[in-house]
Amino acid sequence: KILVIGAAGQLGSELTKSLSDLYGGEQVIATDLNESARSKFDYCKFEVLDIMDKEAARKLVKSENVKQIYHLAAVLSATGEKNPLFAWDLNMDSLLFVLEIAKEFKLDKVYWPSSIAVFGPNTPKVNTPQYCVKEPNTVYGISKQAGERWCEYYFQKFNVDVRSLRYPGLIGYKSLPGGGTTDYAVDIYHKALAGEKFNCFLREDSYLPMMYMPDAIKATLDLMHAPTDTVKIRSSYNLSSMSFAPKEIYQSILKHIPDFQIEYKPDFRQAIADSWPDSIDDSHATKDWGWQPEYDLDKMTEDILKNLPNYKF
Ligand code: VAH
Repeated sequence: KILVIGAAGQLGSELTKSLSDLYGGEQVIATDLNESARSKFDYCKFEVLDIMDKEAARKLVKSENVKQIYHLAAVLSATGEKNPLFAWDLNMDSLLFVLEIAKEFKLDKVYWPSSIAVFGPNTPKVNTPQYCVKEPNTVYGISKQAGERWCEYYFQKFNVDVRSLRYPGLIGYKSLPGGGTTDYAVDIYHKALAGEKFNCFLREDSYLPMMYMPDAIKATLDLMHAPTDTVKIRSSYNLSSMSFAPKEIYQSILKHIPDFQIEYKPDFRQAIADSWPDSIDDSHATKDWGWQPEYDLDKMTEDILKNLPNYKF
């Protein structure tokens, strides 16, 4: 069985569906903190699980004969800055626990997402390489950097087959914007379709690496299905598909909604965005397991504006 921790999140809600489509709903156990998430998972099993409740998680792994864990629960960058110690505790303690469980129960595979947030202000900003200076200055980024070190440690020391991707900002229409610095690029579509002016919390020229959710799902499954010996990087792979600034996503929407208005009001999240790269070199992912993105900005905008109006949250 496959256990998905944090299944009701932005990535989790789409990845859980893809895993169920691939392996059958009866093979997938979606878990989340809130009972209210149950209604989202009528296609697989659902259990309420607070990943900080280690005994409950152990019991679930044992009773359901779990063989793979996708650990997607985390506090994102903007929310993390409001609650640093809680964010560190949740992000780190839960990962260490999942790695220990994987070692103890000899799980087949573990997936854990990292992020471009591991890069900091003195990281090369253009075509950021796989190996470079990483001095993240957000709690979220610090926890992702430390988490990558632990993943590589458990692979090398205990042969835990844990795999990871440094996601860019992920954009999907199936979840509302969360506590992410890149979530302006989710919210902008909702506002455009609602005929409302969009207040963008980043500067118009704030370039960030971004990815449409279908590409993120494809990369995750490509990595998880790759033969073990082709997965050469056991910290976390750089991953990219496109980079854009708010003014470009605005222009992309204008092609479909010509009277859409925007104004730029940078807030505390601008400093977070400024500490991250503009673009990412993901040549190792391409070389090791054949990564190729499918969506560019205009193709994403068309798909979102077509699907969002009839998506039931
Ligand atoms: C965030 N969406 O903004 C996440 C992601 C690279 C950004 O890690 O925190």
